[in-house]
Amino acid sequence: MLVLKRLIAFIVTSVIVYGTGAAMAATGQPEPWQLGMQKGATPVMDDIIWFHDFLLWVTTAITLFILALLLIVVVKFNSRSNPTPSRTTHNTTVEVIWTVVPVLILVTIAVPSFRLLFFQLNTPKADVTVKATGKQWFWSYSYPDSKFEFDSLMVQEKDLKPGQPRLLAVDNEMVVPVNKVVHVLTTGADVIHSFAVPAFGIKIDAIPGRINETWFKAEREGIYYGQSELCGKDHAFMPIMVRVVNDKDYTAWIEQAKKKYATDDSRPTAIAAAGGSN
Ligand SMILES: [Cu+2]
Repeated sequence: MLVLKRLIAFIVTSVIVYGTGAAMAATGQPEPWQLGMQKGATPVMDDIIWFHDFLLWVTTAITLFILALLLIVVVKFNSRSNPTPSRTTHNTTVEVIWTVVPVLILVTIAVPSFRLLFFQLNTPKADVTVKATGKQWFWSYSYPDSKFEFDSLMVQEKDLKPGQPRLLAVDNEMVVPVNKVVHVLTTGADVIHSFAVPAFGIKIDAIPGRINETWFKAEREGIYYGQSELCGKDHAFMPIMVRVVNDKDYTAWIEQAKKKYATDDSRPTAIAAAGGSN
């Protein structure tokens, strides 16, 4: 009875935690006790979440089916209840079924999977282009249409202001307009970095000597965070912060950014200060 009570208590807490977790996950950053993925802010991420949930149902059904078969074998065909086993080796109907059904399942999975892949990889006509260059250990964002570039360094723990998340907040965030296609070009200035924003459903390597591309269309204003892949000494400390604003605020930001970053010759110093090697 106690076990049952504990089990019920566990399920109830899980549901509550999951519910609030999902609600909190709308903030564009990971939350304590969060289960599942961050809430999507782009059509691509909505599709990724849908596909993930769909696969979960498929795999759950398959697992339960196999479990049921195993239980039947264990209960009905053990040596005590079935002392003289059948010597059957072939059954055409069963063999056709266990070949055709998995093929059908794979096709059912392949169709939405390829559709999602094409959706992710086909960049629509871009409204805004941002180039993100991964450096040791920060990002530089350049807006080629407006001809400016700036560095984005993580806010150190001692400098955090109220409301700024630890290990995620940066000094100069990337700013993009809402409901516009943002074309992201990535490259690395030294080692391979990775540009990822979970709420946008994007994650792409930034490789020295190469330009990779991805895109997103954020449908809600807000602040979204991501992190570089943990592939070297300080990749954990070069977070990505994207502020999605309305058109008016975006134009205003572009105007002031053009002035603010017009004479940005601080980069070599920043590299020296960030220092280190992979
Ligand atoms: Cu990195």
